[in-house]
Amino acid sequence: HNRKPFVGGNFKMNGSKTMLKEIIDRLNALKCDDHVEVVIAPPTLFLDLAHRSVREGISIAAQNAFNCSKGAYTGEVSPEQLKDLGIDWVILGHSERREIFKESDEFVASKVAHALNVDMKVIACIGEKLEERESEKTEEVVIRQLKSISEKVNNWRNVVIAYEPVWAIGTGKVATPQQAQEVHLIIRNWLAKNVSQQVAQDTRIIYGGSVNDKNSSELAKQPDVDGFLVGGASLTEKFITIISCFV
Ligand code: G2H
Repeated sequence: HNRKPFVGGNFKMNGSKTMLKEIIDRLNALKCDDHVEVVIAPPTLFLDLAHRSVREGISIAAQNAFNCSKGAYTGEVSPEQLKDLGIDWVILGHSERREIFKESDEFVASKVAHALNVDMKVIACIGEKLEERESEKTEEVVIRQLKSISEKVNNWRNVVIAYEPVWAIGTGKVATPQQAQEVHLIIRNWLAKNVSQQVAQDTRIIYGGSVNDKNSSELAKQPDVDGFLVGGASLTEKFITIISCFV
């Protein structure tokens, strides 16, 4: 396969202008573009500053976007507005959006549809909760979320799938490389069977959930782990070590 590794930094609701500058200075100094695609997702209010501060080769993602272009939706931001700012990517369906903000599979899918329709690229997140894993529903849940998203995808080149087991997010409890590989393969096989062999081979499936500088290199060695969506560690210099797994 010729999937280019992909590492995303999801800052969540963290950081300040000063912190953003420190993170971007480190990334701007890193030579990695031939080996890995790097995308950072700062909070909405820093998107423009981030976009203007990164060197060519590093992209910016929003952490969320709404499912229509404009209107009376207080507090929301549209994919069209992000595009207007020059933002290329958006994270959709993150488990924190699904859980805290009660985003359903259908709502996530409608946001994926809208973002792709205006030519944004999407990091689509899926993943099971602890009780779902413990009751052996991992595959069922992950495939349900994937299917709902995939029905809206017109161009798979613009999609990266992030597998983020909810029990591993921000908990310090990382999935073992084997656990990650197992689910990534399930996802890829589903794509092969239900979309196409080509899409299965070309689509990046990245892992997220307590990735750090200690566990990243073993995870990166798994054949179906094409990169990471990094939360907490993306705010620190550890992010550089994680990216360097692919360099
Ligand atoms: C999972 C991940 C980034 P963290 O949400 O999306 O966060 O690495 O802090 O677990």
